[in-house]
Amino acid sequence: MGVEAHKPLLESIGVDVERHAKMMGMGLGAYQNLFMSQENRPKSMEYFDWFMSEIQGERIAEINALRTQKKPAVGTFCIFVPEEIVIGAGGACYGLCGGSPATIADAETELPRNICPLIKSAHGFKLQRTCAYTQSSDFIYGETTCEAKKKSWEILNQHHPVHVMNIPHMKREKDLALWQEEIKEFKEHIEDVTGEPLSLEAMKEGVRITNEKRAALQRLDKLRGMNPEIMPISGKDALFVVQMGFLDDPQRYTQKVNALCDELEERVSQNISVFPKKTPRLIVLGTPFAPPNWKLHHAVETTGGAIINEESCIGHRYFKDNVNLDGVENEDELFKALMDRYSKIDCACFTPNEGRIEKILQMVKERKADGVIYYTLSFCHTYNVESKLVLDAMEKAGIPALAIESDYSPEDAGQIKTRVEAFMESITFHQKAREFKGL
Ligand code: BJ8
Repeated sequence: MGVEAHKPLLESIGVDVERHAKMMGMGLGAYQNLFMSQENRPKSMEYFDWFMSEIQGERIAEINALRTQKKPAVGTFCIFVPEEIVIGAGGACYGLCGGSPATIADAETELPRNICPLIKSAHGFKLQRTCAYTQSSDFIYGETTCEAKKKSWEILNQHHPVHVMNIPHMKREKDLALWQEEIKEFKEHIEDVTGEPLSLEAMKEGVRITNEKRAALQRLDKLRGMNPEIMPISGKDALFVVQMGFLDDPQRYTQKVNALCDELEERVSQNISVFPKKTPRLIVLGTPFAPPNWKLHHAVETTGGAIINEESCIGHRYFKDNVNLDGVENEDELFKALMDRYSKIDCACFTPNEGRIEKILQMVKERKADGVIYYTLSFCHTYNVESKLVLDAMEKAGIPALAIESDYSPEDAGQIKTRVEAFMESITFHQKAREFKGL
């Protein structure tokens, strides 16, 4: 149907339809160029191609149909938001637009230039009214993870309701107790939207639905990256599938990801790989890739490499842990189970951020990766500073690593490609040296 068919709805929620149509045209054009041109794609990607064509159409209609039933619609910019509670209330919890350079100039009329592009892009989408997800949300759930986000909520709140969750920056017992309280408060905020109490059983159902979604993504992650001989899907397609998990209806999405995994299993059994043997296999570490930020994946996979995992919030950090419902019999136990799961997230906003480096070393080993790329969005101080510790650990372990800092502008695409090319050459040299030594 496309966006055109939903024009009256988009107008009714305050979208600047003309500007939005231009932006969607650019986004769909980029998707066609970068994704549809790949060879030997799994057939099950057809669903995700369709979803892209309806990303600001059919899905927006679904979310607004929920709202007419007084179900909550919550927009987020962080994986700390306990989406299980919104889903348990029958609503939709989704990531908001924040990956495009096209809104940044508008954002810079209100925000400083030298903050990360994700925050500026998201803010600009609201000022332009070109993200139908933002326009559909009852409120945006912000968090106190980094300085720039924390302060920008106060300005965004002048344009759209923002509810801020106080995420501690340490994980001591007293910090975790505060965290659990914040989850409880979030539930109460959802009840304010619906005007109804939210039962324990409904929240547990929200957890089960979300656990199944994460389990499907864990399955995709293994199929994509665990077999060094056969890579049945490109990193670019796998990234896109994960990105859409932040927007789609969770149950339908889980079913589609599992159908894709069935096909990938079949491909593995038939030795169908989208990359030739000995293609350098890389893990990307660092900040999230909000769509349409596909620049790095495109550069790597058109330069003879393959990305087999994103150690990122739009990636492994999002789906690696499930919520354990064993023995949960009352609300407090449920909030604790949620806090236990969410506090395992190893975002660089924590100090110390124990466990992240060991996890990365383990991921490289398990997946037999040939190297890592540490990717930081410009002006993201937490990930940028933490890169020193991660890169030192990679050097010590003899893992080839490349650090890239970038924003959303297309201007550095050529420079990134050149650096990736040189990195790939050094990895090939490294591979040959290992073969020579019989390792
Ligand atoms: S849990 S990584 S999604 S905070 S890139 S806005 S940190 S300056 S996105 Fe993040 Fe949650 Fe952490 Fe993940 Fe700030 Fe850095 Fe920008 Fe960032």
